[in-house]
Amino acid sequence: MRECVSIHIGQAGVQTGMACWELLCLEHGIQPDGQLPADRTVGSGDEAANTFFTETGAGKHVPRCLMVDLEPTVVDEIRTGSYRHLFHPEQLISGKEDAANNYARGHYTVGKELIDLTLDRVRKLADQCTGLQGFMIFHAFGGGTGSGLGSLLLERLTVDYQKKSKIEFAVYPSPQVATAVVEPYNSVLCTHAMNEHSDVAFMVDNEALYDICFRTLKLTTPTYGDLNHLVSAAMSGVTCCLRFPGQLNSDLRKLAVNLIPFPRLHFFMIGYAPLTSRGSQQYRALTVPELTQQMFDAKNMMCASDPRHGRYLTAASMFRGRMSTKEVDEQMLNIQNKNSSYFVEWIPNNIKSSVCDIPPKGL
Ligand SMILES: Nc1nc2c(ncn2[C@@H]2O[C@H](COP(=O)(O)OP(=O)(O)OP(=O)(O)O)[C@@H](O)[C@H]2O)c(=O)[nH]1
Ligand SMILES: [Mg+2]
Repeated sequence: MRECVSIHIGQAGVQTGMACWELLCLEHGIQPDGQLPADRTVGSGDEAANTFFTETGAGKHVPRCLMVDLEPTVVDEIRTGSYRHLFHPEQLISGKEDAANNYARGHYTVGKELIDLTLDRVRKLADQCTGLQGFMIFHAFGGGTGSGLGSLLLERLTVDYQKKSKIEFAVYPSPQVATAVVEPYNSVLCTHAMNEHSDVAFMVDNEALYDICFRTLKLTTPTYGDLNHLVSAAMSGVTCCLRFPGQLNSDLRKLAVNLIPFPRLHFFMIGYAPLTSRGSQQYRALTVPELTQQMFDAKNMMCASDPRHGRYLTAASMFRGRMSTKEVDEQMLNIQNKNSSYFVEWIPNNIKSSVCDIPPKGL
């Protein structure tokens, strides 16, 4: 089994993480109390979902994750929410006062008090795995906890688990909108640590997510819930190869090897397709060419930067659902030939593709 342990840090990390676990439960048919009615091998834990869930003898599925925040309100929401029975109480860690948007408080003063407890719990989760694949870390670069405690935790994980890969899902500050004036400072300090200590980072920013919700999905008042739903869809897409069998598999390490030309260049943008509003859903066609065209579209990018102003070093396309791999390969070749000026010429064939048989749920 190739297990993944997820760690959610700070408000943004915990809230996007919660959206992800709700979606994973939906995709695997796990109920809010952890039971999996379709499970025929209760207690043995050998189905695909077990990369992300531990199974108890009674057949309860518990997420392999840890929710950490320096203040209690956000984690309390999970403790009282509809998924409260899913998590082991020891997986939910909260302190008394937050980092007040201050990297130094998260990294040195307040964060220091929780780091040992957190690492202790990580060790417990890691010890339950037979073949730990790596860690997934969810946090915001702009928040004090997300940046300060996040970078501290990554540094400590590098020391404790040298070669295990560390994948981040990061909410990056946007060019125009921000909730705090010091977000740029926090993210510069945090990026410094991330350059060294994370292997792969998937960046999303709230401005781009708002734009997708408003322009494409036609939601008039997007909430954090809507934004987090998009993040969860992207996360589920990236990890589907780990959770389901497929025709063309790729694991996290394969992805990293194919996409990262130099170790420090590991910050990825995510393009997601299909994105359609409720009203026009019945008119859309989900063919490979249509999906390919959409996922390279600047409007479908979860970062507020336009790929047409730069060039792609590498790209990976992950398709979900039953489709012909021949068609996928043809489309990828087509994209590279037609848009050759947008791909650097010193990396030939720089699109990696993979196909997973199980289509996504909850679009
Ligand atoms: N997408 C998304 N972004 C969020 C969410 N909550 C907060 N953010 C963003 O995260 C950044 C702030 O970081 P937070 O996670 O709130 O801060 P924190 O890590 O809890 O740190 P402190 O509260 O300062 O200790 C801002 O850019 C917010 O816009 C969320 O649920 N979803
Ligand atoms: Mg906070």
